Amino acid sequence: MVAAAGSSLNYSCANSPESGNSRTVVQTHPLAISTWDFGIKANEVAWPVLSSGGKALDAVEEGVKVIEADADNQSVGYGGLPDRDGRVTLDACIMAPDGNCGSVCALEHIMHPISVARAVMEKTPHVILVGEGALEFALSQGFKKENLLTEKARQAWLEWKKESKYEPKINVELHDTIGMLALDQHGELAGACTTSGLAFKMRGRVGDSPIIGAGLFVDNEIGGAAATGLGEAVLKSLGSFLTVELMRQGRSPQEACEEAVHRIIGKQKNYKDFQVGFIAVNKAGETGAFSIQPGFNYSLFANGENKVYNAPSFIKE
Ligand code: SD4
Repeated sequence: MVAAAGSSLNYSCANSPESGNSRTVVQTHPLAISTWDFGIKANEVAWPVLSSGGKALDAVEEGVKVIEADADNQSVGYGGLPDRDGRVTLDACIMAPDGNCGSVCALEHIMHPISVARAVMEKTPHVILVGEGALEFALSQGFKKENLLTEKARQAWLEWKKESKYEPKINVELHDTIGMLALDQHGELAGACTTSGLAFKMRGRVGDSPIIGAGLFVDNEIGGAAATGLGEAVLKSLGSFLTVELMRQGRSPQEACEEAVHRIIGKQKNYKDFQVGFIAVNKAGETGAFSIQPGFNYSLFANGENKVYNAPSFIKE
């Protein structure tokens, strides 16, 4: 059942972002939920679109674009940390309420890969374009070629090159993708996910973020989910698709996120060495989030309030 706009439902839930063991689970629309605390900026931009009756698809695209253009964010878009050859290569995907989707992988020189992903969805018969082909397509659509490697990111790369040690760390700038889900006033769901991927990755490496079902999945009848963290771990479980399927089977978004994390833990013995977090929303506007390690947070704009919450985690502080 879809709750009326602006309504909320109080009940107990084991994983409280706010207050120990009881939590107010917002059941409302419109809403926007994004990974990490910097998602608050994306939500802020998405909210006027949503509250004025705009589309979830426009809201998520506009929202994540702010993060893509933020030079200070070293894990998404412009200013993102490069691969080990010093190239900034971007991954992004977007999914619409009608089930259509688009994606770009290892795209260079374009400030807004999410908009290129949307163009792939809307203007080609395909779902994914990669590398040179994605760049050629972007240029043909009027996107501008730009240098995305900031001096700060270049210095970080030069520093890394001294040892060239590939060592993903937990919850630091090596793992911060923006995944965003929105439920609009019409009750329609859409999602977007965009990242520069793992810092100093091998050239050609693609993570979970642009892969439909891994970094992002939306089924407008059920709900949506997005992932952040070590892409390889998410890819092995197709985590966002799994989360949505669990909601289809009756799990709440919170339960679904927890079970998706448990699936990774059960299958991947080295889970203590990496982070994965999921966010999810269902068609009724209930939300959930869960991660392996403590330290994952998310931003939720609902009922006119834009707030950051700490996600509960499998491993406690
Ligand atoms: C990837 N999932 O490319 C992305 C990285 C990330 O927070 O930062 N996630 O593996």
